[in-house]
Amino acid sequence: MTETLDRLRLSRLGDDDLELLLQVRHFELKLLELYGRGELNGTTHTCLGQEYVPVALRPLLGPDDHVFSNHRGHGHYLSTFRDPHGLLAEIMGREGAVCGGVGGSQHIHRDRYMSTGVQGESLPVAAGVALHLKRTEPGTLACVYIGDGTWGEGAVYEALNLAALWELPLLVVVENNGIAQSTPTASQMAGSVGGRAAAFGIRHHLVVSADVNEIRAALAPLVAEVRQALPLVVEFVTHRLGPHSKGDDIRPAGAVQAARDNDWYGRYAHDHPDQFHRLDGPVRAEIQAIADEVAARPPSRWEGTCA
Ligand SMILES: Cc1ncc(C[n+]2csc(CCOP(=O)(O)OP(=O)(O)O)c2C)c(N)n1
Ligand SMILES: [Mg+2]
Repeated sequence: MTETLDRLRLSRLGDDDLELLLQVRHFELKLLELYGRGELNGTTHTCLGQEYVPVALRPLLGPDDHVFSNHRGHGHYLSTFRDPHGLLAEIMGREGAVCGGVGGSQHIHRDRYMSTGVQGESLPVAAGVALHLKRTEPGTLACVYIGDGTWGEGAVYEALNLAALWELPLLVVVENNGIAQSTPTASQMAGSVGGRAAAFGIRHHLVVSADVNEIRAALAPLVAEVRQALPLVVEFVTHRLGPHSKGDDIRPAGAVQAARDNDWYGRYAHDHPDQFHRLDGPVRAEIQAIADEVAARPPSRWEGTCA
């Protein structure tokens, strides 16, 4: 992939959108801090740097749509439900956990939202759900988030084949951060995501912006067409700000610095300082308060159901 994130001035967001962006950012930073102090078990993958992707999509998806997330899914969940308490309780194994504490960071099921840590698992399932929706609830869609590295899974192509053949209301959101764990995409992917979508006759839209307003405006008519059973691959050129998981970043310092330089957080603070500084501190404090409150809860209990 030769495209890079554009560096144009970010347009001003409504407070609600900026608050959500900041909520995801501070949630993820808090998780890394808690792991660093040995207060969490299992693993986690933060979406640091990629927060704007689900925030941009948020109003384009409705409660009747299905969302399939992946291992890097906290932003997807928070953008869908605005529920940092339930997610943190899930990750910490505390009362109020959205899946009773058995799903953890990667395996969440709530209403029409489901995430999995198994790469490539969700796309065929989402295609099946999209077929069901086409038959029973026309106008709704299945949205699935996958990374660039996940295009190495054969199941992705079986699903794309059926999505095109059966004209499924399937929205595939690719968060192309240019790396899969420690493998740069350029060293493992022949061709491109767009070329692969084209091989199945599926429309492909490339997003090189981190401007939530701009992304939304461009995607709104395309997503409306997905609801009419025209599958779509939307590829975001983005970057992973943090490690793959926790403390396992072996990228050259220059690559990490480039991601920092392009990060929406610093760019937005520069472009809209008054609004940014009015909201950033309070949202950070709110996440701190949530972390303290959830940590003090008793352990979660599995009752055999998710929220
Ligand atoms: C089937 C399967 N193989 C391997 C893994 C281990 N694994 C977890 S995340 C990951 C990299 C995924 O890269 P990408 O799709 O680009 O997503 P990113 O982590 O960059 O968001 C791998 C190989 C897995 N979870 N599932
Ligand atoms: Mg990746």
